[in-house]
Amino acid sequence: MMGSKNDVKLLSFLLSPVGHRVEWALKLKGVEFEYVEEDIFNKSNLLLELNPVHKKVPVLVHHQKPIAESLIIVEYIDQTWKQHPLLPQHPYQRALARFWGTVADKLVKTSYVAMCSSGDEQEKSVKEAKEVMDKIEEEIIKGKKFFGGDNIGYLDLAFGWIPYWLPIWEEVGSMQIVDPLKHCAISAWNTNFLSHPIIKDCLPPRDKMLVYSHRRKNEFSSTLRR
Ligand SMILES: N[C@@H](CCC(=O)N[C@@H](CS)C(=O)NCC(=O)O)C(=O)O
Ligand SMILES: *[C@@H]1O[C@H](CO)[C@@H](O)[C@H](O)[C@H]1NC(C)=O
Repeated sequence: MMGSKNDVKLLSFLLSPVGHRVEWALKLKGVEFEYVEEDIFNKSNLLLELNPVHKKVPVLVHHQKPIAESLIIVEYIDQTWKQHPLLPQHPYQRALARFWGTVADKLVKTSYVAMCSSGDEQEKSVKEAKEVMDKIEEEIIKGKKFFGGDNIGYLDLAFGWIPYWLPIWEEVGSMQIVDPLKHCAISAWNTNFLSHPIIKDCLPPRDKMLVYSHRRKNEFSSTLRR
């Protein structure tokens, strides 16, 4: 047995919103793990070996076997450690949660592109992201404390970048995607999510996120100018 008692290792990046999905899941379950910080600008051979297809974090290694893609990892964690269930039990509810999980993954990309871009491209991404936010507000969070109901679940982790990362992206991109007046249920959930004891103790420092987001935006616009 190497590392922690459960032989669980997580390769991630401090500022990654999708990496945090996995960290939150492990912490909610109370699973001990070894955390390995990856330099995404100078990837380790270990990462390239463990995730040769995408070469991205997060990667979970359980008993020497790697798993990539944050939401797939969260699902694996949920099936491996039964305490604090994250996905619903009923097949239809599970399918719905997975469906909205794919929406969360698409929306995180659209919002990130909106921060990085400007002009027409930014306008298009902001519009697209807002429309999806309207659907989330109306269809899945209204009247609930968490996406999972009374307890934090899979979709709370999937959308977990909205309360903390998105406001920074909105600031750096000088744009607005969540409108507190229109997206009341999402805004209330933002507060519920960030007040949860496990979540609030597992967030990256805001100052580092600001610096990093500005850097990504600058790199993005210089790529476009080339
Ligand atoms: N869909 C993937 C996204 C993973 C991802 O984009 N990871 C970023 C960090 S936030 C990364 O490793 N970037 C390095 C790169 O793109 O080269 C997941 O949910 O795990
Ligand atoms: C990249 O990482 C390797 C080790 O994985 C290290 O030896 C090297 O100095 C790093 N390069 C930079 C530019 O940080």
